[in-house]
Amino acid sequence: MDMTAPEHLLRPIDTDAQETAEWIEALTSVIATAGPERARFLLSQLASSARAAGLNWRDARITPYINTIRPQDEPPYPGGADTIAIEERLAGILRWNALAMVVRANRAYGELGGHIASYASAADLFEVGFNHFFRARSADFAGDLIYFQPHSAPGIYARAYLEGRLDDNNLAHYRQEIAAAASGTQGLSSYPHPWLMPDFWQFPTGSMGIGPISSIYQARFIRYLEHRGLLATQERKVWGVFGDGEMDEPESLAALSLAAREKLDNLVFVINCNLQRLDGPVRGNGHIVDELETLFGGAGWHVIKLLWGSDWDPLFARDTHGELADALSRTVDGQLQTFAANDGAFNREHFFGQSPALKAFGDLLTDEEIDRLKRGGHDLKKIYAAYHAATQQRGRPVVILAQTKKGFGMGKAGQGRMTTHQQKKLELADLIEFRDRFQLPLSDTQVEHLEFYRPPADSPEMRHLHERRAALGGYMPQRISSSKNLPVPSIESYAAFALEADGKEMSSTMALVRMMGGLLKDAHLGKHVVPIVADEARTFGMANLFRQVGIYSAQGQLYQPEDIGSILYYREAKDGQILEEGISEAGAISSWTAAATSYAVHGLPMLPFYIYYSMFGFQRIGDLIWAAADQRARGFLIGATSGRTTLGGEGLQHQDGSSHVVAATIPNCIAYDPAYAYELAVIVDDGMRRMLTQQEDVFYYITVTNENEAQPSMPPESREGILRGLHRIQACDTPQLRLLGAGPLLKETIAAAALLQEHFSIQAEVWSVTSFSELARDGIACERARRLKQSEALPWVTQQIGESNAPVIAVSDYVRTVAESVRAYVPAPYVTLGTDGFGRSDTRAALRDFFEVDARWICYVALSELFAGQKTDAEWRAIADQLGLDLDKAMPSNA
Ligand SMILES: Cc1ncc(C[n+]2csc(CCOP(=O)(O)OP(=O)(O)O)c2C)c(N)n1
Repeated sequence: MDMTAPEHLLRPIDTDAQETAEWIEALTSVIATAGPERARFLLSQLASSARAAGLNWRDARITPYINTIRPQDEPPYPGGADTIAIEERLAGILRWNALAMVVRANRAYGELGGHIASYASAADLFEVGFNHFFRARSADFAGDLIYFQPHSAPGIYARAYLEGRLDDNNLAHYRQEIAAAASGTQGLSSYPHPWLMPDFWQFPTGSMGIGPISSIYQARFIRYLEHRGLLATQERKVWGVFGDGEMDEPESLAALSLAAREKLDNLVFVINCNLQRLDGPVRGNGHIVDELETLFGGAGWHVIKLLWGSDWDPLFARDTHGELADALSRTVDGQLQTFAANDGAFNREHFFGQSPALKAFGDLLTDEEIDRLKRGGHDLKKIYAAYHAATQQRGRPVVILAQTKKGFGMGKAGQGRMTTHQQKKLELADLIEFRDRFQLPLSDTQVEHLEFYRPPADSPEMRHLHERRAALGGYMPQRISSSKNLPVPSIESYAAFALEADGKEMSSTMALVRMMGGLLKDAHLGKHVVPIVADEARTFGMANLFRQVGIYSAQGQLYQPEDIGSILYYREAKDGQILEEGISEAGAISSWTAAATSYAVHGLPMLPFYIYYSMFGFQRIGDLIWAAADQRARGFLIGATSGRTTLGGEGLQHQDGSSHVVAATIPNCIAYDPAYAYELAVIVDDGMRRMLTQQEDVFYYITVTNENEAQPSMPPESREGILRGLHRIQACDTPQLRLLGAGPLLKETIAAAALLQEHFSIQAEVWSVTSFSELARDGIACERARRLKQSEALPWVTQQIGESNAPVIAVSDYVRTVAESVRAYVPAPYVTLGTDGFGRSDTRAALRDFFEVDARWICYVALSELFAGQKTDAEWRAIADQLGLDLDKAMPSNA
């Protein structure tokens, strides 16, 4: 085996060892006599002298591959060695139950999947947290918040089992939620899903990267609530336990600088550096720990490397020439993994055998002792020291880079193996080896049957487990959904202008912002409203809110804004209400989720409105919205500058024709595409009532546009139709056609009806579709209920337009799929028009012609449906000419 280190890992050559020693001696003596503060000062001075001399020197940002905390700085372990022994036994039992859960499920149904190796490596990191640091929500403390690494879920269930919160039956239904429900018990979801286990999990983390970014914005949101005087912080911590592979996700790293900039010392990341991800090593040819140290340190986090266990301490103590530390620094991750997968004899030969100096270290240990040399993340004392230091840190977030072995204790079957991530079946011999490794009191038969093990209630382990959780406020994780109601103001108090618009011109965005301004002023609800933007407030006409409620900034405003003289000046304030997230949709949605779940996470309902370019919502950060839905978020997502032909000029990457397709796929997302300000008002009113009063776990997606238009007043009796998705706005005596227009294209259908009447003497009704997705959901539900003989109710759309057989033409500013979704429930010939294809930069009129959705095209399509087969080609061409349409143009979706 070639153990030669890559060139870049080698230290620069020391050309004058004596001079080096003198400098180091001088520094050591300063530390000893004048203290660390003085030593730091001198180092800073040296660095600036080096800069002044043009040395171009900077700190390498990578410290040696050893623990950050020196043994002499470690605090004593609470309860000492006896407690450590108990907790190690507990960790062994938890590992077993977690393993048994996965293997049992897969013995029964090979397709169920699950993970053993991740929790096996993370168990000790979790246990020190559970036994000493993670504080639950209690009567007088709001609780720490823990973001759990998703594929360690079996271990968290295993703990809840020992705590008596889950029973054998629950564990036997790991990944079998449907079967469990059928047999009257609660199944265990694959990963943390509050939707599926609403009393247990708080945060969905199953999609890599969501946990890290969400936890950062959660820590920030806690500060926001505190600075606005809504919630006392109580030194609460947000802990995130994540995998080193997960750090590859852009979202994992996206908000590191925000965390440091905002001095989030309420945030601790524990990164389980088992050096492996799914397929293989994270950085086989390098060090993921070093890479993360550079990234986090560079962003301003305090980095704690927790690499080696206590049994390495005597070796490092003898390492006066740094040979051991050097060798470890040179050993790349792929090689460290190979060492993890092999026994003491192998490690003696291939690691300690590299040089006579290293061999001398190896000679101090037996093969068995080498085999058992721990990595830092498996040593409770070292973990405790790191967590303790993390909780003491002030002014900066902390990351603990904990080195572990993937599949720790899985022996030849899994520890450090390339394939260990996927391992979910183990042979009996491997199971017995596992039992022996963790000294579990299980017979061979119990092992063979994969029996779950819970020690007797009066055993030291169980007593300790319960005592520690009692001392820390109770069991975790636990989700408590507060049913605190927020009073919803009357619609007239903030939206009278929309209900009685009387032809006044405004865009729906302007209307929304005006309603928000009104809600913000409400004496009771106002302070719970959280306006969120990602650097687009001015685009949406929200600049007046800068002055009205201020922009949140933890530091207040340390400068005099350039526009201080204007009424709407850019006002930042410590108690500012607007979250202005800069150009980060991922950040803004994470803030939105924190606010939208505050009712459960903090017992404090908030009402967030996140307003953004609709194209940069579901398409850009759809997975974060999906996670918010899982988390039972309640709030408003406002897709502004929406509509593929309504956002003129911006072109292909900005013009949204699809967000309503995706919104419709999220079960608890209620999506609307309103045309009028009064429709918007009714939707916002109903949304607030459902979310804040009736405590429904739904959230709203509403598209608004920047097209000014005359706003009619609200017709009587239209509320139900607006909310159910369809209401008639122009009736006629004997309609020959029904035109359905959605959102910004409603005006085109009204104009089309006028054209039909004026030029072709055809009477057409016009309907406003506020939500195709709500109509479709209703249709699906009614159809199913009818088939299953549960109800005879007709879908709303059928009831409303089912009176005649006159053709129905539906138009939306989204792809046809949106209007197509209700076809099955329209009991008449049905034609859909939409904006399939890539957007273009041009005027609204040109775009609507291009996508064939303007009044003339609607008119032409309506006529062709009405008179199908009754006119010659020449007659159709004449009609097209009359309307000014080009029948030979290319299909927009191919153009
Ligand atoms: C967005 C996303 N992509 C891929 C996956 C599939 N996946 C689950 S775990 C995993 C590897 C995780 O490695 P790491 O974070 O190092 O955790 P470990 O199991 O090694 O502790 C992958 C790729 C996922 N869950 N989410």
